[in-house]
Amino acid sequence: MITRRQLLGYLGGVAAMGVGLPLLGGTTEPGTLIPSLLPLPTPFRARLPIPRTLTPGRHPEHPGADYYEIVDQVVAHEIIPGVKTRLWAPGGTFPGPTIVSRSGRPTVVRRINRLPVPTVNHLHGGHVPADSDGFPTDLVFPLDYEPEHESMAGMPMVEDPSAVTTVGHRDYVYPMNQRAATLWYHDHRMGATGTDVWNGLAGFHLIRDDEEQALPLPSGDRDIPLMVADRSFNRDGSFRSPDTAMDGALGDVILVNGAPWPVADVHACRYRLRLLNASNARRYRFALGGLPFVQIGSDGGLLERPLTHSTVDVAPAERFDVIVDFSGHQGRSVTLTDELDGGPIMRFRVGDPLPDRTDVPDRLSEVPLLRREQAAVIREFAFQKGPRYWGINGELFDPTKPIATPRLGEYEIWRLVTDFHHPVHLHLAQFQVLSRNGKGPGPADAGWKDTIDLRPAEVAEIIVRFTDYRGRYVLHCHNLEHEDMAMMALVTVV
Ligand SMILES: [Cu+2]
Repeated sequence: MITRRQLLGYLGGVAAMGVGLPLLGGTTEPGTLIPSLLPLPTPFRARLPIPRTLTPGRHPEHPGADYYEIVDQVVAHEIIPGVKTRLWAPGGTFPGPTIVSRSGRPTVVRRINRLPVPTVNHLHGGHVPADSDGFPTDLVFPLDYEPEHESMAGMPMVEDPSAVTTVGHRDYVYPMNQRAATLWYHDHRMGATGTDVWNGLAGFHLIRDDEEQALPLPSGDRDIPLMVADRSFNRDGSFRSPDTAMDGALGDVILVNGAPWPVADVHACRYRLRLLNASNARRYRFALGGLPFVQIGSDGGLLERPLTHSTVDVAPAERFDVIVDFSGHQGRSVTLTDELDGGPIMRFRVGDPLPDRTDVPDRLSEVPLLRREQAAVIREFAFQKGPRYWGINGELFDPTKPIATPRLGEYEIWRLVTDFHHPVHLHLAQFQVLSRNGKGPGPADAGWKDTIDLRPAEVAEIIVRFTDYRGRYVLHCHNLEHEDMAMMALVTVV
């Protein structure tokens, strides 16, 4: 079997393949299962970890900003009882520590690389200048990097004269001129994002603002971020490599905040759960034992009005902010399950009620509906498989050749055509879904989105407007194996 690294090597860079590739048919799985080689742990034994929230500091180079330092490092952690897993851990944990920013107040994150490989950090959902977006070739090399040990995966195979690399660390500067939302950070290294994220380079970055804080929503320890990610393990506890699953790596152990099928003790009252699918390729259809999910937010923050779902489909990189009411369930266990796989995700043990002053107002925020007539440009992007790669409009990722050059401030409609499950993610701008297969948006499409869950042989239209920052960004599939096998394109905002 050819691995992604070999493939990128064979291609030796960028090959323009012909457009008009045939559609794949009949595939319903978003990837290939990589089975673990050790006995799987018993579900609901591990406690749900909550990633620690960092306290901001100050830095003289960045006056007025909240400043953070995160050291990306190798640690060994017991995820499966009895064995240790080597992680590439931001700040020493997986998930990495949570950053909480205030809307309107700049945040600077210094990422210090003490890993054996280069890194690139992307703030997913961030509205940030191009030089802090984590462009896939803007590598941060470790101080003692020896490229001969990692030549295929570590170095970009394509010459990119515009890449801005650093050694040791990089300061990512985020203006935070955006509304409250559940963002996350993760690695974005060209050709190796799947491996880097699978090994641990991911964490939450939340933004809060006055509008959201004025709402009577559950907060404090009743506002729980849940990073759901599947992984597979070798006999010695190390992660199996996702590298060989060219259509997407599926693990057989579901981690929530880094723990396998954990359990959380909750009170019999309302909670806010920030659901993030940080899996490389797996899609989930979350269900909660018959309890409804009251969705209050999407990728880009609050919805205008809450939406009630019995299940929610969450593709890689999507976020769903939901309110769950455990009142009336004291003394019971409520299990979060995946209806697509039929397996559990985690369990909530419901304890005593608390006096609950929270509420979910009928009106949460204002989300102005973008209209088709506002768009000046229509573009079409076909996400399709080639013989040995994944491409967009028949092209492999070329960091020097833009697939689109949208003008700052103009509305555009993008038609996204697919052959397979492709969670399509756009950097810089949040968009709205206009249609799917000629009909209206789907139940998971409400609000501002930065990732859309496209199903096989689907055509979706999104409307988007790039504002504030010119420069190099990317459009790509967030199935990380597809992304690494070149299903990504340069979008240069002009
Ligand atoms: Cu894809």
